[in-house]
Amino acid sequence: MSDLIISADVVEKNNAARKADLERDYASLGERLDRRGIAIDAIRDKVEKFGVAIPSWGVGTGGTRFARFPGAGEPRGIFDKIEDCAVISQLTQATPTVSLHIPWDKADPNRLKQAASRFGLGFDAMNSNTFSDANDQKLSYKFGSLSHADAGTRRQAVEHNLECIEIGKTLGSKALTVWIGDGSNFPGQVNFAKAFERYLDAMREIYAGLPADWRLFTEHKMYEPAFYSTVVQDWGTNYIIAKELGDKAFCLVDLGHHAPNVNIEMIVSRLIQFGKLGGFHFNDSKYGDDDLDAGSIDPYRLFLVFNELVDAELSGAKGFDPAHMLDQSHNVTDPIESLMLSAVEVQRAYAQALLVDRKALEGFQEENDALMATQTLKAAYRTDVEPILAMARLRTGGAIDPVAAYREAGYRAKVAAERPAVASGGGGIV
Ligand SMILES: [Mn+2]
Repeated sequence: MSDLIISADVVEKNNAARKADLERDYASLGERLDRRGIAIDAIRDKVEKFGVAIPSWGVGTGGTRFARFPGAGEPRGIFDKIEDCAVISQLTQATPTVSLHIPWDKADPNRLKQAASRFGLGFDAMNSNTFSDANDQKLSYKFGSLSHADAGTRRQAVEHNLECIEIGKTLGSKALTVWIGDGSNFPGQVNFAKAFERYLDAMREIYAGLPADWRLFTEHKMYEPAFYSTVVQDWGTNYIIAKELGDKAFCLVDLGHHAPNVNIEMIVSRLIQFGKLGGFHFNDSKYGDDDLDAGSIDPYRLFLVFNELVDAELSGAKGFDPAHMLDQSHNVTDPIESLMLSAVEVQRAYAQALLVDRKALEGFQEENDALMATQTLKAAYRTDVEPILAMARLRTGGAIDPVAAYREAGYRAKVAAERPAVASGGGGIV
């Protein structure tokens, strides 16, 4: 039995006040879904098994390019972060793993493992960092890392990634995510082909250090911190990388790393079709890599992404096993509340996508009935699946209303008294 940070009494009391309403709502939705030939319990079972990883950096308060306002009771280090992640997991029962970022979360791996397993948490993909300079670092990444013109700097960046794999092996992680800030701010600053060749050579060394049962995820990003070009700019480049490296290399899609209005769900479909979808960094954005809460700006897009994922799941697409991770940064909300709601939003999109009448959709597509095809998706998206999500949480020991239970437990005030405010720290913008 895992340790609980939020008192079981608080959760039970909170659930007791909502349980009768939930049961009525669940029965009513079940009846309506039954008319559509859908068994509500089967959807709920799938939701119960669906998990999304919490990024360790997400439980801290992020900043903007202008300022960072520390939040109350922010984690002082990785062990506080693990406790915050445990709260999210306890109340949502949707986030069984934590994704670490090295060197921000560097600590004795055995202690890390112990701290997480106390709360029943596991570790998802390891994240390396060669986009900022660590305190004890010899060579700077100011002008790049894995694609740097200097061989010594590239070597240092490769070594860092190999170290992340080593730490991850002890933790039980099975993947390394590599995102680099390499690029240029001005035309002519770098030679595109040479920089990409240097990057590929460096990545081949990292790939060679990967254990047999690990996967390597590379993350593309159109701009930022480099403003004119980035080395891993788009999904096409990312696909080339995964193809060049080999069978254990896959593309990671961060929803905020594309130009506005790019058809991300189609990118997802392409990567699935060619066996190279590694996973996601879920978040939402209005203009750029805003790292807002998942589903907070365009929940329909999140649904359309999940429509592709469920299509692949149901059709048994070869090698389909995407890693689900959140990647967001908060500066006006309590990060724990935001992460809980994001996890729920991701589950919501999954549940809605499971409701799509795929046989009908296929028929409409074959008949070129555009209107009915799109209405088939809308019918699933318009369904309020909240009773399914809440019932899944209730049955697995979570809270029917995670934010209400969290606020009632007074966790933030409690940790604010224990943890002094910090003015700076890891941003969490990747
Ligand atoms: Mn990301």
